[in-house]
Amino acid sequence: MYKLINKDGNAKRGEFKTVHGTIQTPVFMNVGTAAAIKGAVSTMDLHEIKTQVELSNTYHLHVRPGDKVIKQLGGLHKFMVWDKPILTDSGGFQVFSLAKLRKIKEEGVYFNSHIDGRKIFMGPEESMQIQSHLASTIAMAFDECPPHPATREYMQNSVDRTTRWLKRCKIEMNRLNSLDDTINKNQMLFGINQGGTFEDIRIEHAKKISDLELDGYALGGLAVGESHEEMYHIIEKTIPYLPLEKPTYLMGVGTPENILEAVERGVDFFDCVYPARNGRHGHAYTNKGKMNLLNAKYELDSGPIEENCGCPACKHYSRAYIRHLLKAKEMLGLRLLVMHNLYFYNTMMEEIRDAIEKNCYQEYKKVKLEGFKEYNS
Ligand code: PRF
Ligand code: ZN
Repeated sequence: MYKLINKDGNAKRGEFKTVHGTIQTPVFMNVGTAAAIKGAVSTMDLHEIKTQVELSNTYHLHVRPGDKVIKQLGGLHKFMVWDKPILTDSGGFQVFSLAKLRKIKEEGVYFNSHIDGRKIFMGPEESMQIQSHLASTIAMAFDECPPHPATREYMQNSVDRTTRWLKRCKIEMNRLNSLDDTINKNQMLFGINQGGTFEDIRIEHAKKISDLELDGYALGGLAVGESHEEMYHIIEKTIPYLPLEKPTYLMGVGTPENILEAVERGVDFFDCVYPARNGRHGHAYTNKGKMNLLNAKYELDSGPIEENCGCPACKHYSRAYIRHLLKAKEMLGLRLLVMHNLYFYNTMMEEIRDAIEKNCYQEYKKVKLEGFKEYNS
């Protein structure tokens, strides 16, 4: 159940109650695609870096180790030792971005596994069954994320099919939640809005899916190659047609700047691989912008990545030491950077929530963006 605590302009400060605890929004979900945060970050570490929600992928876990294996082991929470909320993406997006030789049909998608080339079929029912076996807190509907650019005709056909798939997802989820041996009988379902950069298709679709009374609504098919301005425009035009009393989720976004802009337009949930991926490449996010720890100027720098940062890396270690670890290809260097970056994102979300509550979001955003310019320009 979502409770709107405050609205500052269109920015929403909410609380989302789940069987695995309450999520304070806006929130950044920390990505652990194959039930692990990349960069050797454990679920024990997640508690230390203020993670509220972990995100895993239906497709990856279905291929390896197999959702039935995870079900036999008591579900994903027990498997990865994480008792807070987990959101699972439906597999739709991953099938489209990873799998080879896929064929989209009305019943679902036929494709070859990116691990061993094995033939797999996934449709709305299969995706819901896998997510039910995983027993995540929130399941995502099975959708098609159309490529950018796409023709208007392709987009309309794709969105219409995604709507039909969504209805099938809802029926299947209700059925699964009523079975005796289902681990999480309260599993929630989020619908996904599509339509690319076609404003009218987006709005029409948003209206249709709003009628289905789902637990939350995502904006999919963004950050797939369109400009930031186009993305902000679509968010701004679409969100007013989604229910205010439900959470909204912008899938796969994004940079700190993208998040600040999207929160202003009413987004509650985010997820992105950037903090972990950039950490693995030696980049650290700070309030002064992004820094590259491999840079020679940090060789003798005995200060932390960021002054006053409470993360495990900054509490104990210097820029010089972390730089050395990266240079020496020691795994600890990547691990510390990924933890710092996730802590940076999670802390920014905390500040965002605080600013919305105090009705000073505009001012907060302006100061934050100004700060990023020091290193980024
Ligand atoms: N659909 C799903 N997952 C996603 C996306 C989508 O469109 C995106 C698009 N940025 C990221 N992850 N199911
Ligand atoms: Zn830090």
